[in-house]
Amino acid sequence: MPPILVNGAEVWKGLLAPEAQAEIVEAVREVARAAPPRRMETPWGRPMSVAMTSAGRVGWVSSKSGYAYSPERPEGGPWPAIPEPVLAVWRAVSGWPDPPDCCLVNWYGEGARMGLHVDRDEGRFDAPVVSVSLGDPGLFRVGGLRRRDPTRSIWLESGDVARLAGEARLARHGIDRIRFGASRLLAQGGRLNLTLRVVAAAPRPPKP
Ligand code: MD3
Ligand code: FE
Repeated sequence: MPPILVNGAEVWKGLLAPEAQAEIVEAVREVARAAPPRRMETPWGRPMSVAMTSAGRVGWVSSKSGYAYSPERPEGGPWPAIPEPVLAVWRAVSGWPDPPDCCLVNWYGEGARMGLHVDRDEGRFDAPVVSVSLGDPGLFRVGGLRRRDPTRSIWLESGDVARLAGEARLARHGIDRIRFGASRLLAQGGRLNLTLRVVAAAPRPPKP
């Protein structure tokens, strides 16, 4: 089936069968055991409503000092590896030759949301971002490159996979709300979203 286009974002509805969804949830539970999701603090000092963790070479972290990709977890030590069934989704839809550097894991509980933003901490924007939705539906909103560009919305449901490439890679987007309790996929309820990202290697420190 061809993807649906939402302001340039490609969405494959129901790409993942229930068995594939369950396999990924099981793998993400192991990631969460090794690196528990936390509600991080924004640079403005407020806790985010979404709980986050990462897998991969680097993880995304937020604190009073800003946003960054870091090879170290805030509590110390490396991030767990990106699970194989998640890498399989990347290979199936990304069209990119290299594996992703980060799998950001977002967990939305009741009332959690994510305001409109642009993902620009990766340091390179030629590679696509691939997103996997699991559990409760979330109302995804995508705008354009400018603040005044019109937005379009689509419900992302369990098993949907999205790819943000080309112009859409730098589009404003967010999650307005979730339908908490609509899915029984996750034991704890809520919505899981995985985003697979290619992140620029840290610049080498200059020679003294
Ligand atoms: C469009 N996550 O983690 S996934 C995020 O459902 C994020 O949790 C949302 O936005 C979520 O940053 C949306 C879809 C997505 C991810 C990355 C994008 C859309 C994007 C990057 C550029 C443009
Ligand atoms: Fe984003």
